Amino acid sequence: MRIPRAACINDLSGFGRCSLTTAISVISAAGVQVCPLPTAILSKHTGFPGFYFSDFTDSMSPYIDNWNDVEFDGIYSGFLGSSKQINIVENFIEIRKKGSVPPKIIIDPVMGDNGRLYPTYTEEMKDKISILVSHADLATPNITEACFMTGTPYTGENISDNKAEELCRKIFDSGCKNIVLTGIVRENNIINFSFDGNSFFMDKICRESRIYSGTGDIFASVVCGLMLKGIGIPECVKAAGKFISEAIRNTTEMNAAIKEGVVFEPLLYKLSEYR
Ligand code: PXL
Repeated sequence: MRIPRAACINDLSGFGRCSLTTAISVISAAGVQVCPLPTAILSKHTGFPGFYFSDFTDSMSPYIDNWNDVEFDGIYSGFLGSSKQINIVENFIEIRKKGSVPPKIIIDPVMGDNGRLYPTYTEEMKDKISILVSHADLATPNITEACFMTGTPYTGENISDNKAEELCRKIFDSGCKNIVLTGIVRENNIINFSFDGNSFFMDKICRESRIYSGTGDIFASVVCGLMLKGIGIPECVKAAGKFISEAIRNTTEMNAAIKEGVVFEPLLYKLSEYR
């Protein structure tokens, strides 16, 4: 007997509460073993000026090769630091999908926000990420990322249901089995919109007044952890929305500086309720 195990491919940012620091704590709290594969090491995430960035691309293949005797129930990929490493991740996924019990593939196509690419992402990387997403059992783009992946002009965060459906269908048609489009803004609410090829599910959470970076990583990590525990995607999405809302409210009440990111640590115990 063992608990589910996930290979988590993401950067390690030393400050700012995102990527691997978030994935390791959130997914572990959900009762899933995390095996991290760093893509890059940063002193702080890219929202901070002057961040130190060390690319891990050349180490990734030997690192993965040494995992040949390790089985994974899931592979979750987030921030990727170079175009070459997207190929490495794609290759890793393709090989593992041929195994006797193929892992669930969860791709968070981390690329940008508010209509803009993050500074380390290039046009070439953007195209390759779309190919990576086509292998996924679940992808969790925000609106910016969904627009970039589908070649759709970005018109803001308050898109209509029809537009959300159109974005999801385009990503689904590329081969991705489930899409959760995150962060649609509707007045005082945020809608996370899921599509499985047949039906839509919309989860509404209260929109908080302050905006923090790293929320996409918390969202994808909660969904990944619970999905690997066997919980259905709509339920995972509801749980992730609830966790983020409560964590943001907690952060605001603590009056923590925005640069701290979402202070989620005091609430991690809540994820064990889903075990
Ligand atoms: O939260 C997404 C993310 C992940 N990793 C790095 C980032 C960001 C967003 O800014 O900079 C390094």
